[in-house]
Amino acid sequence: MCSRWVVFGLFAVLTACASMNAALHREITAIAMLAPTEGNIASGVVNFSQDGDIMQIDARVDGLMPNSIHGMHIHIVGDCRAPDGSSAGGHFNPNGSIHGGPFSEPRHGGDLGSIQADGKGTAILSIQVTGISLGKGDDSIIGRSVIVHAQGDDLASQPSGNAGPRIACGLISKNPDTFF
Ligand SMILES: [Cu+2]
Ligand SMILES: [Zn+2]
Repeated sequence: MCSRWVVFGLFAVLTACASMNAALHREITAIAMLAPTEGNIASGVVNFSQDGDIMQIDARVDGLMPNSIHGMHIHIVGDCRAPDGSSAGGHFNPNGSIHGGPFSEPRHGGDLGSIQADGKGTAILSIQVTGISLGKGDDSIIGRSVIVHAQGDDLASQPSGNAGPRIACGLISKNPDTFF
């Protein structure tokens, strides 16, 4: 495919090959669009990007109470249809662990801790965790869900951090333009 650029000279060849390499080495990514459960208004988006063992998670959630704290987890079932979000099941837990925080050991693979809203009710999260993937194995989060809770996660209470009702839910889907 690079050869068709030869007529444009060496610079064009190098440019074309570089952009192809960038595409081929692109990370696997996935996305969850968060919609409010019944009676709530929180919504948002969660982006996942896997690079080897590391999962980069970038989230933005709007419609929260100013300065509030909310547990956020990956739950095992990719089903947000129940009005209270209960259809998403419990925390994604591929290793049969106890509940913890995003950086504790042991932890559920789906334990992401809490998000903190600013004075306008918007929370931004950017963390890197291990123990989950966007592949096809038991640790894959594709087809599962992200839940945002009414309260913060205490990172200790079993089985789910005592974070209260589910205020937003979103299905995790692999980005269709991902190369892998
Ligand atoms: Cu949860
Ligand atoms: Zn958990």
